[in-house]
Amino acid sequence: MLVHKMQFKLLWIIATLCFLVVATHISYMQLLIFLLGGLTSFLLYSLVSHHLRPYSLHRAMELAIKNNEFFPEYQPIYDIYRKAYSGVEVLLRWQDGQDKIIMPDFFIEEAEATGLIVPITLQIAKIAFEEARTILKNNPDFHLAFNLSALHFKSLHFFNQFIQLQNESGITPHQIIFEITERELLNKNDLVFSKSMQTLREAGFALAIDDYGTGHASISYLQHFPFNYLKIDKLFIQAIGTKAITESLNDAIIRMAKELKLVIIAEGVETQAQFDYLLKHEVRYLQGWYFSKAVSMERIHTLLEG
Ligand code: G
Ligand code: G
Ligand code: MN
Repeated sequence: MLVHKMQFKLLWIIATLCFLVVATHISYMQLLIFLLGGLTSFLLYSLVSHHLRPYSLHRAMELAIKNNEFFPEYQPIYDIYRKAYSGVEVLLRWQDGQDKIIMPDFFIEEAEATGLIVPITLQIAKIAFEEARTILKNNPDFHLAFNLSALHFKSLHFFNQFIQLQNESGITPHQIIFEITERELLNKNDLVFSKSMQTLREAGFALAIDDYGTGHASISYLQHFPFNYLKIDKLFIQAIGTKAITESLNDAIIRMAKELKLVIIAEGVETQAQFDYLLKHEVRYLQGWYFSKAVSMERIHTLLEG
């Protein structure tokens, strides 16, 4: 149907051009020059607009770093064994101007493409360490989870600076989980990743494979890297009770994770039915709007007290 439409359009354009040549007495050569001119302007415009757009977002993010506009929000994680919150995931937000808050979907890709995600992560980690210091001091088992990309592992200074900030805050490595998304599979053959991950584990940090099920990590991949946790993507959790094919995959993912001795965190838990299913399948850690969306540290304090 679409092809038919396009063919029709093309025919119509050719017919119009022929009519133009006949009606206005311009030569085919003049027409060709005219068309080439048009094409060149179009290409130039595309090129310039393509390069300008990311540049301005890039520049805006550089300014935002300078003005300390990035800040963390925290989404609690519930432990079904202890029947209490066991930690929070640190989620990046951008306060642009007075009260407009920009969500990471809008800028994370560009932040990763330009490398700015590294200083941004350090900025929000510093704030998170300050804000969570009391909770972490009073609850040695409480954790903070940070999202990392492959880029953080390639940066020369990231982990040094991160660990320095963490030491200054008196927070122990055992209270920190690094989440690495499955979609950004780290190269198994790249020794830098394997070694860094091993070093982090030896230092006491925990590692989670994030958004599990949206990428294509094989079992051998999961065995190769020293992950402690597997976070099942919300796509699967939200299929619970829907009879969709994705629903049945939950059983398989849970069984596989347990087989590999990975502790499971389910994300995107929204309903009682999902909660009941995960309880029945002994998925220990749950995260989602059923408990709370991402909120300020002040709200986390209230949640912990309540
Ligand atoms: O809450 P939510 O809209 O925050 O997050 C949207 C996406 O952005 C998710 O895929 C999440 O993993 C990612 N994200 C949130 N915070 C961070 C961060 O600090 N660093 C990185 N690399 N990704 C993040
Ligand atoms: O990719 P990552 O898992 O790091 O990001 C978490 C993302 O999931 C954030 O965008 C966050 O706002 C979103 N999120 C967290 N809990 C829920 C939930 O219960 N339902 C839905 N739809 N999204 C959620
Ligand atoms: Mn995450």
